[in-house]
Amino acid sequence: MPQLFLHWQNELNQVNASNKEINDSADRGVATAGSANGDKWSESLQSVFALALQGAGPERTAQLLEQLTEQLRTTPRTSPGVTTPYINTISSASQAPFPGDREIERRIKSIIRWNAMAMVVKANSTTNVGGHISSFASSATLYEVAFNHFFRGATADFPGDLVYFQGHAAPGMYARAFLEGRLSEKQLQNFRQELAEGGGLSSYPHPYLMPDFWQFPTVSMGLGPIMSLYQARFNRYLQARGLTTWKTEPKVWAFLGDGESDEPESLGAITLAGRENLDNVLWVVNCNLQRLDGPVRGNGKIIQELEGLFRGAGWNVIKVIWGTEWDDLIKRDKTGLLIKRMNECVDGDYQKYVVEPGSYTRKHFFGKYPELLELVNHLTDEQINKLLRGGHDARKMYAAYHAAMAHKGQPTVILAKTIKGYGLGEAGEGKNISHQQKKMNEKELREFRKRFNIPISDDVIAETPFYRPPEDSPEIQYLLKQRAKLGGFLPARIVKPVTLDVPKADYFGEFYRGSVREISTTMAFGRLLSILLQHKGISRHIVPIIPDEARTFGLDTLFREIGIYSPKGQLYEPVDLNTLSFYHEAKDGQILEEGITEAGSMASFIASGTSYASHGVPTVPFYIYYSMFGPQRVGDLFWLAGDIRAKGFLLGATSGRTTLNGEGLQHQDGHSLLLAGTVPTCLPYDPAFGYELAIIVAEGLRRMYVAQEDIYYYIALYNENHLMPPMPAGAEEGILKGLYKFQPGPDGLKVKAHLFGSGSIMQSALKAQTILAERYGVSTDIWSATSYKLLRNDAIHSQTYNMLHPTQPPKQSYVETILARETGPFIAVSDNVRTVPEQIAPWVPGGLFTLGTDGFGRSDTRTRLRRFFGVDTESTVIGVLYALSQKGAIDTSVVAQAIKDLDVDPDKVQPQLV
Ligand SMILES: Cc1ncc(C[n+]2csc(CCOP(=O)(O)OP(=O)(O)O)c2C)c(N)n1
Ligand SMILES: [Mg+2]
Repeated sequence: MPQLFLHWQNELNQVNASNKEINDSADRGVATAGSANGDKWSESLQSVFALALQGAGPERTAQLLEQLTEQLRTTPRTSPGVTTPYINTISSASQAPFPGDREIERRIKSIIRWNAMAMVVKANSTTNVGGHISSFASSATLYEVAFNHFFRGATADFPGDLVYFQGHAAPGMYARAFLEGRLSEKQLQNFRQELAEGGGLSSYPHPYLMPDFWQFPTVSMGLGPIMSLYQARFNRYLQARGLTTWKTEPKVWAFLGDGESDEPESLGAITLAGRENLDNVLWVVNCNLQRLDGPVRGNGKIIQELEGLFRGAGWNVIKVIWGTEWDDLIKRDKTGLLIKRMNECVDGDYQKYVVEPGSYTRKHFFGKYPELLELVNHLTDEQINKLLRGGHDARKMYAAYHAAMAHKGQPTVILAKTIKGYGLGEAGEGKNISHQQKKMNEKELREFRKRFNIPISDDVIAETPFYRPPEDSPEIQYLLKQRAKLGGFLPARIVKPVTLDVPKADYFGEFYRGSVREISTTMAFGRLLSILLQHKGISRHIVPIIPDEARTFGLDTLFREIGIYSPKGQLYEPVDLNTLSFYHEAKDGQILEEGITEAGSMASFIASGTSYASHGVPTVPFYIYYSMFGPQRVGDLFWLAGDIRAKGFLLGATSGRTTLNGEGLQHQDGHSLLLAGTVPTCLPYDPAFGYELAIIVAEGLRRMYVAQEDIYYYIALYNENHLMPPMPAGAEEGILKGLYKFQPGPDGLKVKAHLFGSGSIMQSALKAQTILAERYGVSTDIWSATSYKLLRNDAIHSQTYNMLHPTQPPKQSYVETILARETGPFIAVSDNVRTVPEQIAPWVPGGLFTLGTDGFGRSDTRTRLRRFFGVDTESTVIGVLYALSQKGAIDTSVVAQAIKDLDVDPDKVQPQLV
């Protein structure tokens, strides 16, 4: 034992020489805070501290304490700072007793295990659709204890707990719903065969595909965890703003894999939960020590690593490592050697103990110290093999959940140690291939059946039939009774359509009249948001979300007007209190000022955009951010927002490869419209003018919050100022459908062309129109292309119909209809990659010639950048003339002359396109 430690212990013994119990518990390394021993310990240490202060003075005492801590850290049985010994956080003496019927719950769980396995094995006996057995096999107890005792379903005045089920455990949830009578055998049969007759079950939690069942998509690892935190925070926000009338607060549960914790999104926001004291959130990490390829931390201990991280982030950590059978061993181990051994083994060792027989564990785990061998002398190898891990022990899990529920002021994470593929035996228990296992042979099925005592006869076992006990069986009755007590079934997505009193399009009259001064579409949005915030019907439901860019977008006046949400209010006097837009934090603040986290902001967007479903309280998120850090940065969350049926508005501000100029390569975005457009439920728009923006938002509000469509909007906003024109009569339909004629070219000119402009580059198009007419005799109609994707979708609909109904009169798409009346070549110019306008090329008569900003951005002036990419006025004129020359409408010499006239270097450096 280190010398200093001995020195302190001597002093301690002097102070309380008679206290033998203390040393016993010290030797065992068991945390006994709150117990009689703990009190004595604490008293003794305080006396030692007082003595040291008298003798050595405060500085020396601090030094000694530091050294002591250092030495303690190096001794295996004590805590290295933020971690505690590798034992259960809740001692057996202080665990809440299990209130359920263990035997019947075990039977229910076994049947669910069987059906979950059978679903996957069956599907893969005739198809190659895949599926997972091992994840749920390891987490069955974690879920079943929660289902039987904790998860609260939705009732009239309670929205229900919000549970993020681990994606790969989906078969377990289906298997339970089958026992509950919510899913049919046919549906189970069609697991992962959703297009089969009668429909099937989705591979993972997808509300888009099973809108009455799943609430939260989780299978893209890391997204469930981060969303759950922002969900819990959003629940607090709703309450703080008086938007809910809950008597009890729902709990947000998230189940995640230990491997999943590698994802930066998983742990990236845990400090938010700590900082904001989100005791309405409970995470359960299934620490089966394995991920897909192998061990999570073969050379370390994932539970310890996570414990340190979560404690550091202000969480309450409950480790459930050992099952009940270990309690006795730990108690009888007077030397502390057992805990020392538990601490020193790495996860790779623990995995090995699973796949090897009990004799191996006896030899290699206990056998390291003769005293430990003696400790398990009374156990057979079989009994050693059956020493449970905490996550498979319903009593331990119950105690952990019970303690987590009672814990106030901090979020809780339960780190439950389990075995991957538990119960699969030779077929994959604890093996590195376990995750991929989706087939079982007859022998393995028989073993599984025996282990879990499933009443299925030999003659049918090879078919892996599903098993549901009769309705009046004790199992079904028990399970239904427990769920009834807890308010109903889970998961369940119950949407009560609530309509918002949204402003009609005429509410935005000022936008239709145009602007008297030059403004950008970002500024127009600022104005639009502020008048929405004055609208009686919708104001309270608006949720502005900003990741530390309000000043960039000129939205900082909102700080004072509607406040920034902070559960603590404002504990300090802001430095800019005397200014108009001082930094105003308030308990009922309306803005979610997220700081620099686009992932977190998207998670807030999703929580807000789904509160119509999660809580029956529709809210309207307006998430405005630096456009480049949208789908490019957090595209998977964009995708998920579609799957989860989120509603709301995403505003990619500072859009345009050349419109945002000085920021250079990393910031200049010319492709978000394309990326956002890949999400089936996302409507991407690229408005050029304030009135277009107003029409789009007004219609969006109607479609999402009155017509109840599960869609969301992506709107590109620019920061270039120009006059906003008044709205041409009858433009509304075209604005919403994606294309309308904004300004016809002059009459009386022989040559005709059509130019589609959008966003800020519309300004180039308009100037080009004048030059083309005045200098080259070309009358160019200027069209505003607000959404190429929507035009394309409409065209695809018609095309598909025509293809499949070849003898019917063909349908004509909107874009074909409006362009059929026109002659002349069609040219498109925008501040985006050419692929954006090219989306409609197949339906444009004679094709579409495009100009765009393909390639990496540069820092420079807008003028030079637009010349570089070829989207400035001059390049646009040349583009139109060239397109005309290709159609034979003008001679190529006209184009060559224009290149000279307009001083465009034909051999200038081009953006690199490999
Ligand atoms: C973002 C993402 N990357 C990769 C995968 C593929 N994947 C599915 S499960 C898995 C391993 C999961 O391990 P763990 O989180 O420990 O869960 P367990 O099944 O062990 O409970 C991987 C890599 C995924 N689903 N999502
Ligand atoms: Mg795992």
